[in-house]
Amino acid sequence: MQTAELVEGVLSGNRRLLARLITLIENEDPYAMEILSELFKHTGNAHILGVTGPPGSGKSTLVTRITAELRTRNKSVGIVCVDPSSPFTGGALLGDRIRMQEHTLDSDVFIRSMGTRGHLGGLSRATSDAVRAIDAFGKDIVIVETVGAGQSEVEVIEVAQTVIVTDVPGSGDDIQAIKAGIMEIADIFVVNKSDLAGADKKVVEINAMLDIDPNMGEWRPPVLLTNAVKGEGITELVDKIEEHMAFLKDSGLLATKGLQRSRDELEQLMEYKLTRELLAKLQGTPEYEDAIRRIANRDADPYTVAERLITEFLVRHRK
Ligand SMILES: Nc1nc2c(ncn2[C@@H]2O[C@H](COP(=O)(O)OP(=O)(O)OP(=O)(O)O)[C@@H](O)[C@H]2O)c(=O)[nH]1
Ligand SMILES: [Mg+2]
Repeated sequence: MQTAELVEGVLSGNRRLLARLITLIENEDPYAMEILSELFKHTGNAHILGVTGPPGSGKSTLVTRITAELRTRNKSVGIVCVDPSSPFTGGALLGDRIRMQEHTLDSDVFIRSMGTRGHLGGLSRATSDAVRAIDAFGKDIVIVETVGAGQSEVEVIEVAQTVIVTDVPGSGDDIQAIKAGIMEIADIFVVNKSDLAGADKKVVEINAMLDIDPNMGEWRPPVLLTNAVKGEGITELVDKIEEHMAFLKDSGLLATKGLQRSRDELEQLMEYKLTRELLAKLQGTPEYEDAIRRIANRDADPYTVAERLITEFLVRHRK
């Protein structure tokens, strides 16, 4: 397929071609980059929403409800479910497909799951590219759901402009369930399963923690109660999501964050490309293999060798 055909297809709302592009992205196909570079000027319009939290806290149920509410507000929605523990890719994960099936027939909702293929850095890269593809496709809101367990998931969710962190009542008397790293990235807290005992207590605990947060900025994350199964608290949640976006725009934070993200992305891409080219030139050459043996034998040290190889590479490429 020609690049132009895929680019045009995605821009004109062809779901099959969008799905194909995301598969190319997942497979780290160099062709994907060519298409994304064409699509780039058509991106930056979607509001990107991240939903993260402990396993089973009701994220997918909540995303389904948020989507329904957004649809009543005439917003089109894209959903990316990222499961770092699953090697399964392509289409929706079975559980998510069932939970979100009410939306699968709605042409204004696009759902896609992504699992780990290769390394975790690759997953956050792939997620952000998939989100970008859906943005170019024209969805107003792109929701990224990922389980909140560690640093790798924090990286995945960094693509989002508004981050919802979910928790449930009774997940420990202290705040252990929400990991420190996850706390810091929350723009909105949701205590889901408000039908279970201890929901109010959980809200009080999170608020108490926010009271003593030394890094609190202009936006104090609200702590909301929801029952995702019954759909309670969803209108208020979507109101807060919209309020947060307005805050980002009005405060100038959206622009500042955009600049920082562009810097990070450019530097990551350069690092990736440079490393790949450098290694492609070196790996397998007798000098390189010899240098590695010498390091292993303590005849050379890796600091000096790395410095020398990089300098030689740069000098060779100086025009
Ligand atoms: N009682 C109660 N159960 C809920 C609520 N929301 C979700 N659940 C149930 O909790 C279970 C897990 O819901 P999911 O939406 O799959 O949770 P998740 O966080 O997406 O799970 P993972 O993606 O596997 O981490 C399901 O059985 C839901 O029906 C709620 O508000 N109250
Ligand atoms: Mg889920």
